[in-house]
Amino acid sequence: MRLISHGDERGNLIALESNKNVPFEIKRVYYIYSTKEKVSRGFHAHRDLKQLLVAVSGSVDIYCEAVWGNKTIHLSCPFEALLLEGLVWREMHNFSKDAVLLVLASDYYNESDYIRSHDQFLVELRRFNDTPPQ
Ligand code: T46
Repeated sequence: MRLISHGDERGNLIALESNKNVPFEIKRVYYIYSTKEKVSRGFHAHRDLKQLLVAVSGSVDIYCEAVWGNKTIHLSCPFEALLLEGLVWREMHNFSKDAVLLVLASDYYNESDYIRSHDQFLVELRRFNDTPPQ
């Protein structure tokens, strides 16, 4: 989804607000940076967590797998966000050297919300229905 940027002669500013342009209450913010060359991250799904991902610097490919199939989204602009909700297997690949991936999350960190086995993900996916990421 495209975020509205407030730009003027000084540059740009994007505001992210709970239940406004972010479709959930934001309880946690984290960012991934200085990812080493050729390193991929993720390889899990979440049971309940909703997240909004923005490459505020650089670029990264997000591979998503869900009931609707699979898709790779290239994030490379601070005004493009990827909403991940529902049961979505995600992998992050091809981080650029300068990539900073900002993530807004709907809940606190909770390891029991993670599905880290792809086989278990496929089992849970069979019981699940969802829409593609925007
Ligand atoms: C996701 C993708 C996009 C914390 O202590 N608190 C946190 O909020 C998070 C996210 C992680 N951690 C600890 C847990 C691990 O010891 O930080 C370490 C790295 O976490 P993880 O290996 O899960 O990181 P990624 O990059 O594989 O996945 C992360 C998120 O965990 C995940 O929710 O969707 O980014």
